Amino acid sequence: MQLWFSERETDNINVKWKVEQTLYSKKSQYQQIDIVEFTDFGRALILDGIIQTTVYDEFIYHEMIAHIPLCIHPNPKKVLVIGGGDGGTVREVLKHESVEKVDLVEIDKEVVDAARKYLPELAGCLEDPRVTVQNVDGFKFVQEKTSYYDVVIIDSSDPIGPAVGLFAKSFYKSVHKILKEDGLFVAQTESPLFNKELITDVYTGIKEIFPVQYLYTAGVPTYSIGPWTFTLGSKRYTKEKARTLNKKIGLKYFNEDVQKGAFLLPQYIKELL
Ligand code: SPD
Repeated sequence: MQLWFSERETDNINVKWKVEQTLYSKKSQYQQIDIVEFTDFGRALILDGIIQTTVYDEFIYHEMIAHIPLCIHPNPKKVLVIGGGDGGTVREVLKHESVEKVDLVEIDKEVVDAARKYLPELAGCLEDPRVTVQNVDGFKFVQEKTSYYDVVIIDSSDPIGPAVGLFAKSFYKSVHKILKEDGLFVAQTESPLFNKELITDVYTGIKEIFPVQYLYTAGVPTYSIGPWTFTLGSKRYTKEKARTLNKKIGLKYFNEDVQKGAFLLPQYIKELL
């Protein structure tokens, strides 16, 4: 018997993936969590029917959400990751020698536990002594500290369910407050083809809060059809003085060309900003 997983992109587009086996399936307090093995893309984390990551192409997304902001900051020491319970983003953050402390704030403990067991390539890094995992609401977490982190990375799921608040302007104001006076942050901000209004709203909001703002893209085959966007807000540092990374730290996607090219936007995306 053949098993197929179908992911809804829009009311009129579904994408189908052939499944070898289901490894884990549980309804947590927040969402339905599934870990399956796809025939071509290997193990995948699926939340409420939406694929979050696959072991085959996760490196593209996780390298891009982590290294672009961490290279713009000249000396990132304290980093906060909100969401990202699979651990992929934290794994990339830890590749930066300057980083002394990473707080992972993932609301759903069951996601972290499942990733530790079934996605060790991503979540194995959570045992690193520099990492602290807290299963609390990211929206509330950022309201409780001031001027503390050098870099904040918002590795959320789509703007439905538990992640809705992580796309609100009031949330970005709290992120501004929790960053040091020269801090910066990045958020995953969805598809420029299917989430136009969201990208415009987020970018406009960030522009009102942070003096420096950028949108950059990467093509992540697992996410939707076409490019994926990331929006960055910075209190001081600009991309022109970004550091480059030592090639020996195990990168598969990020390099100096990608670092520069990611900010080059096609016209239809520029018009959203
Ligand atoms: N459409 C799904 C987008 C998910 C983005 N975040 C995934 C988290 C991976 N660490």
